[in-house]
Amino acid sequence: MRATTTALAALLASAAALPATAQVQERTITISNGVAETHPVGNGVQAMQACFDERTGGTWTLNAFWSAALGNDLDATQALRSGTQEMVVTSTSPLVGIEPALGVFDLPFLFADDQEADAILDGEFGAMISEKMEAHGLINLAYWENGFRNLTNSVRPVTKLEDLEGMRVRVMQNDIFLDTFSNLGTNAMPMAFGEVFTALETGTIDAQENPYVTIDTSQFSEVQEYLTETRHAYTPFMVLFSKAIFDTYSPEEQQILRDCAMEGQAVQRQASRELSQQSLERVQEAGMKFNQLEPTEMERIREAVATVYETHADTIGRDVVEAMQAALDELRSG
Ligand code: TF8
Repeated sequence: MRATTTALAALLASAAALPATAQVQERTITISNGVAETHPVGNGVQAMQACFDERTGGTWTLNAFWSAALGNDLDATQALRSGTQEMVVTSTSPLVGIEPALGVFDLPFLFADDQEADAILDGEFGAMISEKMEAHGLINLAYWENGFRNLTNSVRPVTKLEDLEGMRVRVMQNDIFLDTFSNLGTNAMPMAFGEVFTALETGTIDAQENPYVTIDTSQFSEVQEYLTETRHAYTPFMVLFSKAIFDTYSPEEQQILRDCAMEGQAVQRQASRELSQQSLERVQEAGMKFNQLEPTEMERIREAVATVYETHADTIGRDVVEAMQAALDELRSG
């Protein structure tokens, strides 16, 4: 009896000292993203690698690809579904064709601030959306931050709603964004992110909208003159893993993936929030002219896009829109 206990203790001790056991194998995990490595997603990926190092005794390697080198958000996500790529950090917006409920995050002026976004995404509502992804062959390990989106253009400073008239604005491949920007009087053109810089440079489009960190790290200041703070949408990132591959991992390995994506989340969100202000300063140093809108103009913009909620409720799912609104009401009353 005693001998058995000792043998067991020895076995457990050696298992703890050597993380690469039968439960944790050596792994190379491909992860792709559409932005540059200098974007806060880079900080998140580094943090995730550090977590893997610690938890697997250095036997897991993240093989990261940047600037859409493995295709845009949607292509990479399809590669996950077919089991040919492990991971992607993607915006939810181009994935509404896969899961229409994701459209709820595209509704204009949904979240008021970072705290609301975090509470909804990391709470019950976010978990409900993550669950829906599994039917599509995708495991959402965590929500990271893309951020509040702002408008850049090369035509004129935008100080009132009318300034947007006829502007050719690139939007994500997403009908809610398309309608939002059509309602604002612009000529909205859906396009994958990887094509935006060139389209701005050649003048195929006049404008685009993204968070400050993306405007900065994608060098849009070289091809855009005006920047207007609109904060018209907060579109999250999902850290997706191929379900086909996930299912071949041991329970221990699956837990490492989930835990490390969450460790990455803390670092990524913090970097995003710290760099946001720096990015705004940097693009102004690079020559962009920045302005904020008068509250009355902001109100006119909000009113112009308000109908989008009703127009898209059936496509998103009324239950989903209502669940979001209930969760927000609860947050705001507490
Ligand atoms: C967009 C998105 C993108 C991100 C990036 C490719 O405008 O905000 O910047 O999804 O990861 O398409």
